[in-house]
Amino acid sequence: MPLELFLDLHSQPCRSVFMFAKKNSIPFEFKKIDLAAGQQYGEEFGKISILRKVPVMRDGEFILTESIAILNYLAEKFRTPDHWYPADLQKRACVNEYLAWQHSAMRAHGSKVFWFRAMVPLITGAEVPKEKMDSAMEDLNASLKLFEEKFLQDRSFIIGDQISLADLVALVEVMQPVGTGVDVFKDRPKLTAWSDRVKKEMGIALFDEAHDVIMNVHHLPQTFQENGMLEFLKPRIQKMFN
Ligand SMILES: N[C@@H](CCC(=O)N[C@@H](CS)C(=O)NCC(=O)O)C(=O)O
Repeated sequence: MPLELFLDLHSQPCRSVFMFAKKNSIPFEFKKIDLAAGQQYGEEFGKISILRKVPVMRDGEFILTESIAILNYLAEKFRTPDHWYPADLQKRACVNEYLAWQHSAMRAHGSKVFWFRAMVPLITGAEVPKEKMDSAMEDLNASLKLFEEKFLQDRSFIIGDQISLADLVALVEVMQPVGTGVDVFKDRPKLTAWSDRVKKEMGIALFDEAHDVIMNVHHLPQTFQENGMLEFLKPRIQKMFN
């Protein structure tokens, strides 16, 4: 049985797993879980993961959640080129350092801006209050600044001259607010040049394939409406504001 990846490419961690597998010619079956249709809450998906989040990997009887764990598993199992997740102790530690930091910084802040700009108005019918939006943008800008100053510095990629899992995970998160029209690259030549390098390494066609849906989020309202997801998501939005 081929390895299965349960994915929705609206999701940043799904995009990193998808691109990593494709780039490294890892054979897999793409199992689409449509988040906007609420398929993560269905009975079938519940049997695979009670976390009810994507990505999920199934390799035979073995089920793994959490994108970082999945990326590490794929890198080890398929012995992908060393630069992705280097054997060198300190280089690997630097990849891990970024992967640990990003959850509560780049990912949290980019996702919040995405929700505030694309999802909240759709679900509540109202724009996010300006001070909340400004505060979310401030957090995102602070993360982008730290990314450039601490994690990138004057290197081509996070750990030096070659791309690693850290760069891939970073760029998919950076792209989430971009999908809502925020130009995070404006006045950030270092970030822009790094992003171009990562895209080139991944292959522009693969990068565009993975990002097609997030660059066209305007299709989401209809999917949410058709699947009765708008009412369902309202309490979640309330929580976000409390
Ligand atoms: N830490 C997890 C995050 C997974 C996650 O939050 N997935 C989101 C999409 S980006 C999801 O499935 N959300 C569905 C939901 O919360 O209903 C990872 O890196 O895999």
